[in-house]
Amino acid sequence: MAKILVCDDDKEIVEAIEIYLSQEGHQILKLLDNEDGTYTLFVKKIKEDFIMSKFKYSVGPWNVHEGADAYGPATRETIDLEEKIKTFAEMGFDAIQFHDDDAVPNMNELSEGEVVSEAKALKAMLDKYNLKAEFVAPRLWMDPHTVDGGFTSNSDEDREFALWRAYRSIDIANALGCDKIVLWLAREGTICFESKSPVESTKKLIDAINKMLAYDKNIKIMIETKPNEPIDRSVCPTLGHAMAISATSDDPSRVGGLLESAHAMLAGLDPANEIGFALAMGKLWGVHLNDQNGMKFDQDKSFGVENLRTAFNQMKVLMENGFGNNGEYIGLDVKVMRTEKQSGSYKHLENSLKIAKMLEEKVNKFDYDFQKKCVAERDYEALEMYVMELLMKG
Ligand code: 3MF
Ligand code: MG
Repeated sequence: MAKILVCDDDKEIVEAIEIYLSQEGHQILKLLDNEDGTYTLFVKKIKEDFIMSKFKYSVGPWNVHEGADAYGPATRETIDLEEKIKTFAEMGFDAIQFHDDDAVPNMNELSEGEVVSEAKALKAMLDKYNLKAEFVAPRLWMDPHTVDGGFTSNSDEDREFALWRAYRSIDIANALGCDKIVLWLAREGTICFESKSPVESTKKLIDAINKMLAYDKNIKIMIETKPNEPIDRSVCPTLGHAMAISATSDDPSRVGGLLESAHAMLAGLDPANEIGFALAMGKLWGVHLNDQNGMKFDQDKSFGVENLRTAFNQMKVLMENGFGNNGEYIGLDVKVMRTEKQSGSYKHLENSLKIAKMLEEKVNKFDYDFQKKCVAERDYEALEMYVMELLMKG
């Protein structure tokens, strides 16, 4: 514990010092008014590299994985779900994102009641580690029933299966105490254009969303957009498309979007702009921050490691527009490099959290007066250089 004497009787200055100290990783234990124009602050340093965040952060169990890719096998051992969850809690995460079958493995073999009781057991595990569930996402891309897609499959039976998984995901979300479903529409689109009508696919998707809205009057649906991979042409590639689907649905107030940085880049868009667009509609309810080197396969790199300025701007737009004020989480969707050893299984998460928080600090330092001056003078070269210096100087 440290004792700091503040020789100023202006309460606002004392409060500013308190905020500064807590941002620097100190916990304020007590503030004593010495009644002689000075204050004594009792503080405790929590962690050497601790950075206070404005946000609550979330992560999915798939973010710690074995390293298999399309061309090679696993390079690390599987880590059990409870072990992952315990580690996420220790790392400071506030919530966990789930696929339906992360939450209830082998759910296809279970009755509806059994699915709910398994989910309740998971809720007890989350409570033990003081974690919330952020959302449940039906995994409609692994099963033999989803080879041709889920909601937009050409097979009636497979579309029925997709809805069954969507309804079970809602049941699981309710058991976990969360009200959000994520639809990452992995195979909703085509690998052969002529195999499906884009008009019919769009209508089928809206129809499935309407059925989910009708199944549960409280549930909210976040569409996680992605332009391609594993399919070639997605039926819902960007947040603009997601907003249009929302507007066409039976309850636009319950259909919003989740933006993943890499997915926007794969569409050739700036994720900060996509974030801004959905925020303007009041419909950005989740993010998957990560990074990507150009328009190739989805890389899920640690946040900010490739495109630092864009990462800064994602943080900036989120912070300027009250993201998080209605309980939204900053979700990470990152993968550690395949080359990493077992002991490095969580390194990308540590790094992404640290980078996100350092960028929060940069946004806090952003000089809005200087920005206004540059805008008034239409001197955007000066503004751009200011941003570069802000990011590159210590
Ligand atoms: C795919 C993704 C997925 C989704 C997840 C939740 C592996 O590109 O980003 O993460 O985010 O399935 O919907
Ligand atoms: Mg994602």
